[in-house]
Amino acid sequence: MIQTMRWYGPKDPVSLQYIRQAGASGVVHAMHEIKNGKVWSLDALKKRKAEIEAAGLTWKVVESLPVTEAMKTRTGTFQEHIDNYKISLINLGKIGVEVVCYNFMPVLDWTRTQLAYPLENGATALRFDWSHLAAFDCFILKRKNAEKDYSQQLLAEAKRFFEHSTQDDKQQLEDAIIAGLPGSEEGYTLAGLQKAIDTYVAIDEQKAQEYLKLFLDEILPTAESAGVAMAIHPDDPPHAFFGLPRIMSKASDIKRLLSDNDSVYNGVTFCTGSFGARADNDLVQMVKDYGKHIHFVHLRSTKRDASGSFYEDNHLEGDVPMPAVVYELLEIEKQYGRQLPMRPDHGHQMLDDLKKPLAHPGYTGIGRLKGLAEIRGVINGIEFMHNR
Ligand code: DNO
Ligand code: MN
Repeated sequence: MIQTMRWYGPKDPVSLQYIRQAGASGVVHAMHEIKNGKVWSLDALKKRKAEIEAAGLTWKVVESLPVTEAMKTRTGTFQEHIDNYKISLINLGKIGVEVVCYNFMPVLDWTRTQLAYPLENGATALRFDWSHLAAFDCFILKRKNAEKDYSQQLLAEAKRFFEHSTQDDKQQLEDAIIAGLPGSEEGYTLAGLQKAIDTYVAIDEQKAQEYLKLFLDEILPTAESAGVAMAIHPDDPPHAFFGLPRIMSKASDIKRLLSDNDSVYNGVTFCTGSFGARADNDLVQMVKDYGKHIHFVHLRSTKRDASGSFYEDNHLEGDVPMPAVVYELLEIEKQYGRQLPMRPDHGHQMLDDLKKPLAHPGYTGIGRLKGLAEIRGVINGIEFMHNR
């Protein structure tokens, strides 16, 4: 596997040099400074690539080339955004990028209810709790008819949580939920979030699936000629909420994606933390079934409780059977004679990073370094056993 780390650009406190020190050979990166929906010019891309290569790293994967809300809802300036997307794909092909990761999650990208969940060892992790989400939805956002989306038990828990929350707790919850925007639009206020949710009133799951297919119908021929594979990131978490359609949460969603648009350039970012947050996703079987269409891998583990709430565990602990998944990915590499780019997806805030502001939740230097090192150990162990 090609071992990479995500780099947020020149302002990222985890510099290219740090990423090299962590042992990665490449970065995955996006032009975060360019507004969503605009073209990534060849000039800007060449400069960025030179900067990455000067640090001794490669850039083969883009995460993400954002699909704008207009594109997801097929409203407003969506056609212009699609045309720009194609130009960006062509430019990315020219600088040697091979994979574009994107998502089709409505309104919010990843969603958590806590950005600094304290672990017993003093490190912190990202966490998603259904009762906190329900509390936000029903009592902070006050979305119309939100209550009917939750069980009585969950509502009671949400109420209890809310009543025991200080103003600070409530603000932290709001900040955590609204933080999930890096690949999405620019930022939300509560009113803005409600307005964005409202744009989906007429878009149910089926419509959203149709829109994803229409997007790929338009994009894939360009992606193919540019030599850039499209890799959709699963819903994170892999469940619907806020009354929004979520269409990339489980194995059958991958199946539908691939049958709707038949091309090897149509594929997935296999995010074990996202898919793995559902007990009914058999990760090993998914790699076996769809390996040919896995173009990029996020390795991370989650620990679920009975309600489906979860926190991000150590990379080799929690519910994701990491060695088994890595083993199967290595089999896929052998079978298709290729190397899969992977990255440790998130890490804990730990050691000296606890003293620093959390610039990008989940993307601390030390936590990811630990995750990468552990996973590298797994890869080396499996390869050793193979070659023995
Ligand atoms: C979270 C990430 C996602 C991912 C996008 C891809 O940490 O895995 O934000 O980058 O969903 O479009
Ligand atoms: Mn991921």
